[in-house]
Amino acid sequence: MRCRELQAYIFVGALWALLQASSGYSPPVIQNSDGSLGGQYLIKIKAGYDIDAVAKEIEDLIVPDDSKSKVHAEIKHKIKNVVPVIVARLNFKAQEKIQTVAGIEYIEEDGIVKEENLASDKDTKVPKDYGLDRINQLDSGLDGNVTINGDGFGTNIYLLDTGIQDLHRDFECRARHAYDAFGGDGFDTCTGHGTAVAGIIAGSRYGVAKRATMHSLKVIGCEAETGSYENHAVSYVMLGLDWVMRNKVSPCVVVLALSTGGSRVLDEAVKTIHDAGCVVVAAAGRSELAKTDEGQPKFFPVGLGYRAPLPPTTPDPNKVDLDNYIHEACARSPARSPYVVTVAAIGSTDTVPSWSNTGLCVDLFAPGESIYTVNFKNDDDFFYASGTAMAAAYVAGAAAVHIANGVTEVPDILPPQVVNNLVKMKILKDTSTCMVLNAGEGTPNRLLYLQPN
Ligand SMILES: [Ca+2]
Repeated sequence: MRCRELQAYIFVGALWALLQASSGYSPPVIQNSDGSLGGQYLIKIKAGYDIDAVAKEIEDLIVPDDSKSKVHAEIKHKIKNVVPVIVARLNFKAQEKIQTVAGIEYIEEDGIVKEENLASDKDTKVPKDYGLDRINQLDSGLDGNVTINGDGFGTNIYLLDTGIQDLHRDFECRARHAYDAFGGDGFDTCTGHGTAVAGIIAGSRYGVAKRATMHSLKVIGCEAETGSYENHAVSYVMLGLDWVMRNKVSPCVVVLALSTGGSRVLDEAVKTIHDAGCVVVAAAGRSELAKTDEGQPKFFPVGLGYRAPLPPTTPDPNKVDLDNYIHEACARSPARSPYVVTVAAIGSTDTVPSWSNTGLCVDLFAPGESIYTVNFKNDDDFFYASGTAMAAAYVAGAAAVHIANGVTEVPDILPPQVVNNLVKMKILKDTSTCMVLNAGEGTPNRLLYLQPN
């Protein structure tokens, strides 16, 4: 009998332990296929919890006088408006311990963010303004007309990038430094990526929306200065998007000519911006993921994020056969979000370059290869740039043109996200179809079109 009682106790005890374990929520740790800033995390706070209280609980885990605990946690930022997120440095012990803190929905590695290309060769076969020439006609074959019916006047464009060389003459004082995530003066000092993108969106010479206002948010730093990607992180983009939520002036277009390897927190942030009434335009990204022999991507899903087992590599088109890479926009954030307009690139012959991502997550194509645009190095200099960033820039300019032309002038009764969907619908409805020669399986074959003057 005693033995039976003991067995019963053991059984009840085991059951209790099991119940305890199953009722405790353990927030998943989400990884990024582009790799991450080692030891830095974005901690998403559950709805209904106070971010300051959760941050305090995390800080309380550290016992200053107890070196044996070996728990190191340092809170870097509290992001409150776009998505409630704590940016923190955590060692492994701290990561284990915060599993017990209530109010954490998930923990995401602070992933690496990349500009979507820049360096480019000159295309001698076509005129410098071939991009504008192509988008104002439905058929292929350039006709020399580069006019656009509309100029984006009164529209606010928020560009989260490497900064803008605002003093360049081409911007006619319509580009302003709004925010610098690194605490600097917001200048584009390193690659000129942001300036090149801005020149296509709203430059007076080769730009689409020639009278729109641009607000520059510097969220990507200079890799060459640090020798690492530490200033290329999702957390800086999140800080920029948080600034947009607090300061945006409608009507607004938000441009993310950058991408990272699958970020749940970034996807949630662009949805918030979309729901608040800004049109969000994103680059489809370039191929980053190597294929297995079976043709499958060499990454596997973890939670809702992705993880690459190998260190991320950017294929050099001169050395690598790009057919061995996955060209999948759905593996990139924010490109994979349904709340953004995702843009892939074509070259001057309506052909998709080997580096451009395609796939179901692409909304449309726009010119993106060998685009002549503003050079940050000089006040009146231009140069060639390539990338899905450049393609996204044309579409961002188009969004501003449609807004200024009155697409969103509808009764006030409609909620902001519905009004801004009208812009996306207009962009997609007006495209020329079946013009892209190698759009790729499953990719909508739509090419940006704006009416000429
Ligand atoms: Ca034309």
